[in-house]
Amino acid sequence: MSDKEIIDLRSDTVTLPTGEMLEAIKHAKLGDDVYGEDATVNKLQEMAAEKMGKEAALLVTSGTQANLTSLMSNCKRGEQVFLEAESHVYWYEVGGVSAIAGLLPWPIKSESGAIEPEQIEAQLRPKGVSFPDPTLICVENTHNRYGGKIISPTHVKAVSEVAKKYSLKLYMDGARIFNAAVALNVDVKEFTKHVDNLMFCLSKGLSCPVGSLVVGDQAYIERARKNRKVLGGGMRQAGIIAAPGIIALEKMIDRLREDHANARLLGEKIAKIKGVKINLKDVQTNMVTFDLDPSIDCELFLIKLKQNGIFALAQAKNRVRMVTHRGIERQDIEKATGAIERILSKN
Ligand code: TLP
Repeated sequence: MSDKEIIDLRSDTVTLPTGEMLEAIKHAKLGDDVYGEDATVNKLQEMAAEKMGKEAALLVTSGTQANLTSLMSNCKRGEQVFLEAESHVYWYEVGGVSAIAGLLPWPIKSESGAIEPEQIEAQLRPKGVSFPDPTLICVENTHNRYGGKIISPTHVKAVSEVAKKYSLKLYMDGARIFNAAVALNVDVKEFTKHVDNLMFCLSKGLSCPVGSLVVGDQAYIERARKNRKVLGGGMRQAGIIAAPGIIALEKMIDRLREDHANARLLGEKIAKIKGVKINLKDVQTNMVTFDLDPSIDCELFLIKLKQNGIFALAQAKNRVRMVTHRGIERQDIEKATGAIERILSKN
């Protein structure tokens, strides 16, 4: 099967750079970024800070490095961090929060990916010699394991009020925050104005090959720069990464609407297939997750899908995740749902 025939719905991380991005890489003005001398990196960082309504930004290699750098820059070792129990930091980042940042993650289970402010208040303990100091609350937006769910600006604001009340900082893993903003048709600052700092990814729906940005106030970004260095993330002519990032911020954000429309179409078509359970209310951005009937072997289902040229991921024992992105068109959705229907009808 040729690459062209494969419909890869595993993640929006599989997107390849556009021709314009590759051209921009070729012509990027470069310098040594560890000395702060890469003009292209500096430009991207200024643009990112401006877009997010914060003072400064820092280009890092990946979303995972962005989260780890951010945790280290917000907290001191031994402190306590509140996060949602299925958050990416807690679930998928190899325990870096404790293994490297030296923090005590305090996971809180939620109904929809959004921890309720009262839940945090209920978990806060009085200051005491036996307790670590709580420092930080993390929110994830959109929430990966909750199928790309949006944590609304109103909710983020409510969490920020608890954070302020108890002198905690609020951080957002905004890997896909532009998906949330585009889906609600609001400026991304509607989310970011409530958090102290955040990260977002270039290498997901925005189609860049590499890179994420850590964003916050000046002093915070200076700490983040040192923490990035200690993690081995001090890059040199990183303008080759920043150049496509500039195009992403200028041209790729509104395009996410297409991915959302395709995800909706995918969800609606899947909802009509026997053997599948899906809640269409949960399809809010570019992810579609659905549960297979317990009689269906999920692993085998994914293998059969793959034989039909459709790649998807298992997110839990019987839960499948599909993500739309640049390169996935309406006809791919038709093909994918056709294959799902054929496979399940033979089950
Ligand atoms: N998520 C990946 C996988 O790790 C699951 C994906 O395909 O969705 N925060 C969030 C909310 C993420 O979804 C991801 C990536 C990251 C951080 C980490 O980004 P990378 O993969 O660049 O380290």
